[in-house]
Amino acid sequence: MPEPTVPPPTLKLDRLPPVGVDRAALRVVELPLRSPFTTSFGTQTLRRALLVELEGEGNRGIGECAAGIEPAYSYETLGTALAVLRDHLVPGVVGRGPATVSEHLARVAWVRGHHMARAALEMALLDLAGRAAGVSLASVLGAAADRVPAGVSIGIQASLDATYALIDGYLAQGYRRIKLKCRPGYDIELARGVRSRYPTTLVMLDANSAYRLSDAPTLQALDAFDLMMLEQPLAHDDLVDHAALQAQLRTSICLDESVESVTDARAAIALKAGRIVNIKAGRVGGLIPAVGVHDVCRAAGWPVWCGGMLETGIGRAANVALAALPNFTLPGDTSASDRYFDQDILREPFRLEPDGTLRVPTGPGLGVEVDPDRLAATTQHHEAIG
Ligand code: OSB
Ligand code: MG
Repeated sequence: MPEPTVPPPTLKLDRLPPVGVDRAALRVVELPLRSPFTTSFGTQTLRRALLVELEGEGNRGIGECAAGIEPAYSYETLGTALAVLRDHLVPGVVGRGPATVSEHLARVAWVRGHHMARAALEMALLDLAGRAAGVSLASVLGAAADRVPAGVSIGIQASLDATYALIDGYLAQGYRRIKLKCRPGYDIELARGVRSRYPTTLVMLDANSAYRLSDAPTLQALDAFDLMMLEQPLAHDDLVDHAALQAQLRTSICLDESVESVTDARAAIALKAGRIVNIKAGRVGGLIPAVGVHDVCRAAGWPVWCGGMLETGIGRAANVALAALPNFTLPGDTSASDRYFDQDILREPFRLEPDGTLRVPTGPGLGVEVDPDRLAATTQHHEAIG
């Protein structure tokens, strides 16, 4: 039997030169969301984001931490990430001499967990080194596309009519896929109503772990509605039950919270705990491990797509670069800036192109420029480190 062909790894870190980190700071910005975002675990009305700022050899790098305010989606919070970055991660790379991104990260590899904190530092290092070299993050990660198809994630609404009104608006703008947050009691009628009103739209549900395996009969009823997938129905740490559920469903399960590493992705594939992975760099500890998850899924024939954490334009730039990799074959939660905020913190917000895509930045590093006035106006906290 011929060996299955495994595509080559996509990452091209050797394009980045060694760079020293001379100074660092942590910043907290706060941007009101245009509308409240409700999931099975709560309602968010604003995006408070922790930013890591690095300076070295005349260049700057910036990274956004995915962590939220409360430990609901993940155990990490903005507060835990601030503490771990300030006390352990950032001091490991500042003033330690020129090093490649891999060498900088090796110096803090002893820190266990805290993936979102680590990923924020990694993003800032990749931005810094990319700017020093004049190469885009997308090219370093192994991007294969210059535009990525955009979907939109819609929170739980007070009524089906309110949901339809939002869907009508997003489809009119050109979004290519609709993701609806669901929870027990807000699921079957939602799927039935949306499917009958939008017979050909790509529609999926995201439960954020709100169900148990004993809910399988309810979830089987969703099979009638031709959903693209059902995201994270069961507990964040329960691949075994996801496998048991997938065996009883025609609808594909997509894992989000359950995949925190390449190891988790390999376990999910081995167990058949789903068929698709939502990749968020923050959740898996950075863009480099995210490419690793992409690569193992690609070898296994599992498509992936890029998730989101309501990021400002900074984190969005990294998401869009990642989403340009070849196995990101499904539209992601990579929506335009104006889906979240009246005003982003970039000079040029991310816009939805008429064909329902976002453009992948081509400039050095993240390829986006922060607007200094917006940064100052949204800053709640700023501290120098080291
Ligand atoms: O489960 O994908 C999720 C936002 C915050 C926390 C978890 C999730 C989400 C989203 C929003 O679905 C995706 C986006 O950034 O548009
Ligand atoms: Mg999700």
